[in-house]
Amino acid sequence: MRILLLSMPNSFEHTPSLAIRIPNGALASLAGNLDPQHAVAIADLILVQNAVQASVERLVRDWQPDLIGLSVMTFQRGTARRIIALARALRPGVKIVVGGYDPSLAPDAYMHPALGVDAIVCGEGELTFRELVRAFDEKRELDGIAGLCFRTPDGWRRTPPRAIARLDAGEVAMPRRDARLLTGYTFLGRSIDVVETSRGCTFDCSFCSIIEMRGRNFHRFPLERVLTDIADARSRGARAVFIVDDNVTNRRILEEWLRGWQMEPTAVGDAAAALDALRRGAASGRPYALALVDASMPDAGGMELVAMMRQRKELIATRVILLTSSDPAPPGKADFRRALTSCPGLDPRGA
Ligand code: B12
Ligand code: SF4
Repeated sequence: MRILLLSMPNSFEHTPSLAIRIPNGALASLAGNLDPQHAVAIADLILVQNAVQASVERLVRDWQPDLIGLSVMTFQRGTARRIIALARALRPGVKIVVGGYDPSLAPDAYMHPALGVDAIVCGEGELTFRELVRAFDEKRELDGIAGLCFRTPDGWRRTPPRAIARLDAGEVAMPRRDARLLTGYTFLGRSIDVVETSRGCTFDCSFCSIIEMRGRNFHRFPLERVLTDIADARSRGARAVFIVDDNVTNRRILEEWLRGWQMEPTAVGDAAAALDALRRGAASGRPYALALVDASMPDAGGMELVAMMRQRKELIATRVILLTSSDPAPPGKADFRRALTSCPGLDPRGA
């Protein structure tokens, strides 16, 4: 099959396309996970924001796709609808598949018969899309493909959700950046690309779509793969990399700062593990002088952890600094160092 993958041209006012034109990571990943006999092309319409209609017309005319896939965020829904209508008018027999955050979280918005969508991929897309393309190609039924909504003459059907991909087991193959037809990705004038290090998050911020999209979990890509991916991005001209990592970055940054200040940090992922580490420290005669507590941890909140600590005699002396990355003005390195210096017994040298 000939496949054309499109991302939407809209940008928000604080990510103006003049300053930020980052490639859509999903499309290269989907392309890299298709069976090799399919011809796939990617067009990020953010690169042709001032000539969307003419560009879609040209892409459809030149590429002659059998299937067009659109990646859509919630605020791009209206544009997606207009592009679907245009694609249908240009090539009436083409299959239209939508995926990404908006179709996954609000599939009903894509089910009106007049819209002409054939299938909606919900959640992580690589494996579902690969199976869908196979089934279209071999004219097979779609019922057995998990993670899908699809149109039938009798209405829409939904299959069971697909399990989250096992990134460490290599279930998701490398992205295919070579499938991109358009060029000019830049961030403040520097050539940029996207590299994924992990997927998912164990927190639950109310404004964020990650948990709704894939549940509360966290999976890492193998380090070797990340390094190969960065090298691939670099070999194609990227001089800046946008790292997609929803979770552990804050913890790693803190660990790095603290080690740089000759401290001995122990990092844990949730309140239960923290309490355990604190108690073991106290029991071994080396109590922790300071606990840096994230205000919104996956199991209990930071305040709950502090309350639990305060109920234990052996942990009373441990100082606590509560941190949050959702604060409108999070503490910078200097504020953080000041807070540390105010803790008796601590000596943040070299900061
Ligand atoms: C990188 C990124 C950016 C970059 C680049 C975005 C781009 N080029 O598209 C920048 C910094 C520019 C950005 C900006 C914004 N972003 Co942003 N961004 C991300 C981020 C961190 C990673 C996206 C990514 O590459 N993921 C890796 C790929 C492989 O995964 P994926 O996108 O989920 O795609 C998978 C599935 O969704 C599906 N899929 C996706 N598309 C398609 C298409 C088809 C056909 C199929 C079959 C499947 C499919 O399959 C993919 C593979 O599994 C996500 C959070 C996240 N972790 O995903 C937020 C995220 C996508 N961004 C979000 C938002 C809100 C924005 C902004 C609107 C923020 C703002 N207020 O300005 C702007 C708007 C962007 C714009 N065009 O102006 C939200 C979207 C929420 C929603 N409901 O739509 C997210 C989910 C953040 C969040 N935590 O809520 N963003
Ligand atoms: S920590 Fe980040 S990725 Fe995780 S739920 Fe909050 S905003 Fe979303």
